Amino acid sequence: MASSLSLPVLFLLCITSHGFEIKEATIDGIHQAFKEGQLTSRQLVEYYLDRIRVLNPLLHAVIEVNPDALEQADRADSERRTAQRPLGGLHGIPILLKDIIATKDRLNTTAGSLALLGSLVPHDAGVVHRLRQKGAVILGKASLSEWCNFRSFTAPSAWSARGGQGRNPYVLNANPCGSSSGSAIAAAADLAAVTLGSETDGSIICPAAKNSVVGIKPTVGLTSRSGVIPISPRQDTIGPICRTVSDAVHVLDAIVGYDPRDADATRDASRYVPSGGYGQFLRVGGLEGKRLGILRKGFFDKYPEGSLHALTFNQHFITMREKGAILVDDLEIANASTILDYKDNGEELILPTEFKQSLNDYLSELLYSPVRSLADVIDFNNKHKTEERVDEIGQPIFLVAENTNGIGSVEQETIARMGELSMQGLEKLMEEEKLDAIVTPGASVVRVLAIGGYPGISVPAGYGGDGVPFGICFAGLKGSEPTLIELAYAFEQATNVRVPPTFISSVTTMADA
Ligand SMILES: *[C@@H]1O[C@H](CO)[C@@H](O)[C@H](O)[C@H]1NC(C)=O
Ligand SMILES: CC(=O)N[C@H]1CO[C@H](CO)[C@@H](O)[C@@H]1O
Repeated sequence: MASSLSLPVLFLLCITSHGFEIKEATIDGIHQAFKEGQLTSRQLVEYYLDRIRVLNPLLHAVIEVNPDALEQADRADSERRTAQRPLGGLHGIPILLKDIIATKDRLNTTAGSLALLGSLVPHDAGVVHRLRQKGAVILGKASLSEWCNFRSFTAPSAWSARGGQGRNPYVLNANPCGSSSGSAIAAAADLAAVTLGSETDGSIICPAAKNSVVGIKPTVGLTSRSGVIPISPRQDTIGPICRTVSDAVHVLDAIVGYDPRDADATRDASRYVPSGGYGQFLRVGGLEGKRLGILRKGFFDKYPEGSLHALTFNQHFITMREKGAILVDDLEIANASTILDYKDNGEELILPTEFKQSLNDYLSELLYSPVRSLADVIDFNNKHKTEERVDEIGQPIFLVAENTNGIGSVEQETIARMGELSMQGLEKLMEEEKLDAIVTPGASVVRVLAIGGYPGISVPAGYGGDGVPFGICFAGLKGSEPTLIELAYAFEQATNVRVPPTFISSVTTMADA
């Protein structure tokens, strides 16, 4: 594959003069290197900017880099030299944000669409406010499936008018999955220390699995959605996508909590935030004594017996047992076929209604914007048919959404039924079987989590015969992040599945030469 590419030959600094290897550095490793004077935040930012320059023309994981990132790094470096007090948990750590997460700086926030280019946001998103408080360096905006894949179901995954076609760094012509594609690709290809994505229905779990990285989809409301281009306030959640469970947990710790601009949801969920934070649950013995529900029908049984996927998952079940977990096998969620169907579960009816309302709210709060409503966005696309590929993929979901008239009695009944499906489904199963979590392959469980507002963590599980990564997902009831983190971390430490994309390392080795 490499021979068909013409990449700029460029020296990539991988090791600082003090001997710290920046490549694939973890937050803990970076903090240690900062402390020992082996690394500066500037060196880190320069390393990622270099990698983005070399690899992004191929991977299309990043839409914009922050023109102020180096200055922020310098400020972090000088604060560290003179600090009298402990610094924030992400101090000097470069983070890439999905392009729906607003930053009030020189970066644009556009959901990958040309329609929002040049719009001015009134505030940093709630999660960005927290990231800055914790000292993070905002490295830039990650690409995504445009409008979080909510414009047309035939739109190519990981494509946006602004970002181009995102690519899977393991197998370039394989689907990287979306909609937080750029965040997952960037984490996988070491284009940033850590990243943030978002999920309405699968958008963290799926790309994390396909790019062999860790994705945490938090309980809805655990992280603020203020200043984030929305689909559904009932389902949207912001979470980390990183190379390790530990990094993802450090980022989660930085972004959770109450936000007056997303008051109801974040107040309600803030009771789930454990005192002392989530880091305490990074326990190697985290599988010990846990009851795990294995969903077979419609989940693991999709992989034929003897297939590489099936063999790999079975090996993982053996490992989980060896590490002390109790596997309750062959479980089913009641009404699973209804819950897993976008139409039958009610999402097809509700999401367009919620999207129109919440997008119009978002657009109306912008200080300046070329578009002020969903209707304006539809017009914009019709006027920019070529760049927005309108003849090819259309904008049918936008058109359906524009025709909705708010939450009426039918919508209320549908939302109530989603609640019943969740109560009779995951809630009942967890209670009856006294489970700590359920375990599912890839992104197969995301609709269960979507309509219930439940959390899940995807951890790398293996690589198919074609080299495309796959993941395993630990999921549970609202607020169960502490348990899910224990499971995910113990599983990751026991299996150590993730390897960096080899193709990328060959490209950068070429570049090193
Ligand atoms: C934001 O978009 C404007 C075009 O409206 C562009 O000039 C500017 O460079 C973009 N910002 C960044 C940081 O790329
Ligand atoms: C909410 C819902 O549709 N629940 C159904 C789940 O399945 C049982 C048994 O098939 C039905 O009785 C419920 O109505």
